[in-house]
Amino acid sequence: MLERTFLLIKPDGVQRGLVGEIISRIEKKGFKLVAMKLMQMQRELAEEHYAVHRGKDFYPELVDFITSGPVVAMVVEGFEAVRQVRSLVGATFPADADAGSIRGSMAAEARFNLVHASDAPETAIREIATFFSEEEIISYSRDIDRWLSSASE
Ligand code: FUP
Repeated sequence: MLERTFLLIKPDGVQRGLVGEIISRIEKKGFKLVAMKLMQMQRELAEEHYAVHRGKDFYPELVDFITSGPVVAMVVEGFEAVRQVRSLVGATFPADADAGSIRGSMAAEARFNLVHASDAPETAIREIATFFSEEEIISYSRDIDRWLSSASE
């Protein structure tokens, strides 16, 4: 199923110069970028984004970290994009992440695990709407998308 997911390169990814590498992995997999921006997250947005973790011991550090420097937010579209992008990203704790994944190959600590990716289609819809307006999301089609949609009919 063709769907959209939300992907955020955290401040450590930007600081370490890994924005290109991370986007490259998404593109190489065949996914389509339909929205992207470099931004500084304010506390209010960070608290909304991480609301499910409010009250947990790591929450204050999480909010401090995500607001500590610029992040790159994007919307990625493709076949089963939510599950597939999570798989490219790898498990939360880099030690558990597949060695070929973004976290497994480039991160060593949970707090500095480079990226956030939506964990379910409903989460993706909410997160995309939190970070992007409708006008910021660009619909365009590629030949490959037409082949994919005719193959899944
Ligand atoms: P994920 O969906 O893989 O990004 O992971 P979670 O939503 O469970 O956690 C959000 C972020 O909180 C993680 F990316 C890193 C941080 N975290 C910790 O620092 N310590 C923990 O024990 C769990 C999560």
